[in-house]
Amino acid sequence: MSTPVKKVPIHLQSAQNRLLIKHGKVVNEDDITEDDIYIEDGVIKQLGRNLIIPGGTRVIDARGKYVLPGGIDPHTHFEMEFMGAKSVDDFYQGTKAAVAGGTTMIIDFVMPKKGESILDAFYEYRQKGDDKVCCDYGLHVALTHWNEQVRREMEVLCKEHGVNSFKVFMAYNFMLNDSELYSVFETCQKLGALAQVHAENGSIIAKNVERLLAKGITGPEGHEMSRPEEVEAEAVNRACVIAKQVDCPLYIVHVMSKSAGLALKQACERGTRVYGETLVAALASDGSHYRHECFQHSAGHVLSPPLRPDPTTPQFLLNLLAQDVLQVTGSDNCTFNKSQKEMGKNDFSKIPNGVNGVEDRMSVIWEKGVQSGVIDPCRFVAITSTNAAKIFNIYPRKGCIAVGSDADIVIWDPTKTRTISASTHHQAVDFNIFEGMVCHGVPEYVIVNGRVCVDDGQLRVVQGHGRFVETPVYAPFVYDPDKIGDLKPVRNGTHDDYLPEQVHKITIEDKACPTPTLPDSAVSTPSVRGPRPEGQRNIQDSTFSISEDLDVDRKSCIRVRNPPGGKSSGFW
Ligand code: URQ
Ligand code: ZN
Ligand code: ZN
Repeated sequence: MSTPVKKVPIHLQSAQNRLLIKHGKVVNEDDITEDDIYIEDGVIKQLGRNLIIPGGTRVIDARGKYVLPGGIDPHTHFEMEFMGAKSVDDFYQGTKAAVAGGTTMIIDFVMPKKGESILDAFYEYRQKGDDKVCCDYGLHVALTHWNEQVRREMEVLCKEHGVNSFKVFMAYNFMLNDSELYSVFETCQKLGALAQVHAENGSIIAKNVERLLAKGITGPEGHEMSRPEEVEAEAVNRACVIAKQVDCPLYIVHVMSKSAGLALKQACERGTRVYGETLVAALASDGSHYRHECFQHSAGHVLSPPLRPDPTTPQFLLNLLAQDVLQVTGSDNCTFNKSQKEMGKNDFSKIPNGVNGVEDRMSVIWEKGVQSGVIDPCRFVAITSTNAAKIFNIYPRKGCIAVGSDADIVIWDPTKTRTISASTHHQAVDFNIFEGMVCHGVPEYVIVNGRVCVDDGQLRVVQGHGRFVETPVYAPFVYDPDKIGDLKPVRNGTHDDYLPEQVHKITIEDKACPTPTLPDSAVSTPSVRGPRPEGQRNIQDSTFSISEDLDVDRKSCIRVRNPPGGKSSGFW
């Protein structure tokens, strides 16, 4: 079977091919500037002031708003068959919801059945995704078994199909053993791919499940009891030890507990090349929900690893994100309706695992992170977009606002609020774990490949508008940080100044190990990945004021407040 070829109908591209965004505060991971952005044919062509643009161009006034790179959600499971059910958000509904929330690219997981050809499974996912997606998408491939054929097909996927990351499981009935993990990591290293790990000790969980059910603990509270956080931390540590033997860079998906975060931090200190993702669910919810009397509510929160009973976990994980121990936030959107969750009514181990998040990730993280003063808008951009683009090697095509980058842009109003509810969300699922949460930060305009898909708050997606985005192997951020130097994407000028080869040359921070202190206060602790290149702002040096930032008069610099430990220079 050959790879499906994506055709983008001309009429979908021609209608709104010229756009000027004026007067906004353009936020990249390292800077906030007051530039206008000219977009043509889906690409950012000019960035700066007093741009000369063709007549007839549509102008969007972003005065008083932030202009952000579109969110990249690197962890979704749309229409996935899992635990005897199929997740209800498909590639249409899921990407539509993503766009509604300010996410302009998702990376989903091909989930082959145990024993199935991973190449065939990849083709099936391309077929499911290509005609439905409302925004761009990429694919990781999960390895649910291990043999020579899998090894050969991994190579084909990397060389011919734009896949650069493979997920392995240390839990579930398709978990791999240590020797198999070793072989997978070795293969990834040889191919220049990234190994992703679901870190939980599946053998311990199986025994705990048996013991709890025998004791009559059958409700959703048993889910967390069977998978306590040390069981997650042990697996994080083991995965890091194995990856280090073969010098394979590792990405731990869904870090859900303090212990797991610390295990990752310690592995990094020992010299393991490891990156960490946490979930919006972990930042805004906790394990107390498993004891809720309503089954739909408690089962609706079941995912693995589970939410933690320790109520300080969300703040701790947020601090790890602020300190760069963790780099990425995903949703792990994997939604099942009430009737599907009821498959585990009398046995928590049969509740299909997964929660929502693809639509609300950006707003919830803004509320918990930026609105609460723990991170600034630059770090918000890093953890919701840029770092994922770098790790999965699509930067600076994605993950930044620069000349030559795809026009995936969100105009974000931090003064507006919205209340999250299953009754108003755009997802197919009938439950929302963030129900009732009021979030500052509303995407007023969402531009996907140059097309305005949220227009003054109105959602106008087009099914099939998104494209499959290849993720090339040997991501410099992961594989070659030392040789990358200090080249930056083009942040100013016109498309004529733009050198295509610069797309592949990126700024890399020194990946030194974290400091050994525990993260109590993110804002007062310096970046754990070592010094920033000269001229780049350290976001932990100061807190900031949204109201001051959003002064409608254009300023050449942005005022910051004093940091917790003393006075800052005031401007940068
Ligand atoms: O483990 C995952 O990422 C998927 C397959 C299920 N969702 C979840 O419970 N995290
Ligand atoms: Zn997982
Ligand atoms: Zn997942």
